[in-house]
Amino acid sequence: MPRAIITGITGQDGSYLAEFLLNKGYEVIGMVRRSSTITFERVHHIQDAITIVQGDLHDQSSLVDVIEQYRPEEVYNLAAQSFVPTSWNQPVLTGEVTALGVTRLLEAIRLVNPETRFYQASSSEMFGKAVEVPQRETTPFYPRSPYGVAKVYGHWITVNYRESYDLFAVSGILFNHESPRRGLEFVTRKISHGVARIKLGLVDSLRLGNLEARRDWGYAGDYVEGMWLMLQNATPKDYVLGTGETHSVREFCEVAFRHVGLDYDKYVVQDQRYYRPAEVDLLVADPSRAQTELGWKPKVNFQELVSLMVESDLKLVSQEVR
Ligand code: NAP
Ligand code: G4F
Repeated sequence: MPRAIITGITGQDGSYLAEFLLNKGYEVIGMVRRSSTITFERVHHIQDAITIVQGDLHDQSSLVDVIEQYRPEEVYNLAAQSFVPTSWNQPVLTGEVTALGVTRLLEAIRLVNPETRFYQASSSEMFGKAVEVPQRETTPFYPRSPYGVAKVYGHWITVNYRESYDLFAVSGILFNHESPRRGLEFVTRKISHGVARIKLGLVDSLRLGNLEARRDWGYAGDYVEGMWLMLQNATPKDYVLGTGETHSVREFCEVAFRHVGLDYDKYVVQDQRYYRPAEVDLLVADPSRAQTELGWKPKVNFQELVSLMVESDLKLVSQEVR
């Protein structure tokens, strides 16, 4: 039975990846940081099938211990301070976790077992003020937030450890992927949850920032398969994963409100508080390398994604008010 460690297992992607690997017959070890409250909501349903171990990307020795104790074949580094606006308020913490945390984990692997295959969760935020459209593996980076800058560091240190120490270390440059398990502060979930609350009569408006920003939005469940495929490759190589389609935040609102028979224009209020000091205006992937070489293709399209998120939040919010 192959063994995998997932950092960030309590996050959106960690939970889908854990399910995916369990279905493939893996033993799954989830690394979690200590907190005063339990944050296992997203993995509650599989908690008996996985092993939870404590570790923190701030703490080198905890990472060495985890790798030493479990000696996994594969490590998926999904842990990060992943919310872009927070990275302006907490730039140093973001750098410590999202950038240097990657080096700490790579060091643990290099020192304990360099045969371990390593996946780094890189991001389309690295393209930032994009210098070409669509963005592919060779597109130069131009990050626009401390988060984007930290991810560029994480990306290059992964490439560097591959080239310096011959590690099987790869970076997946993933475009935005969403689901009913997305954190409530990210725009898609904020919209689907807001639509549900408006439809059920709990509130009468939804306050958002820039409606013109465009993203390449896919379904998180599809993307974790791509992570796994990258670690099964014959040679270590980085890949872009995305749908190849781009939509604005405004379009997301239109489709989400229309799904429940409402006109978004009557409810969405633009609020300066949600604008960013520097915006990423347009992201759209060219996922052709992943399609050709890994056989990876997203299955859920934009309309289906919006519908499944709104339906899920309608159910959730109705249960909460009952
Ligand atoms: P998420 O829901 O925010 O999950 C982040 C995870 O990191 C959580 O499990 C969190 O634990 C953990 N974490 C944070 N700080 C930590 C630390 N110091 N030590 C150990 N664990 C820590 O993020 P996601 O959407 O699943 O994304 C997964 C990864 O992919 C992230 O690296 C993100 O930056 C990257 N990414 C995401 C997307 C996307 O569209 N979702 C696109 C490209 C790249 P707690 O539960 O304790 O907070
Ligand atoms: O949903 P978002 O916060 O995601 P963002 O910034 O694109 O980052 C996400 O995707 C990245 C991949 O490209 C990941 F690496 C990262 O970890 C994270 O998962 O914002 C999307 C867009 C932005 O342009 C933002 O300005 O939506 C715009 N937006 C408009 N109103 C809003 C809001 N974003 C948020 N969070 N809240 C708003 O009210």
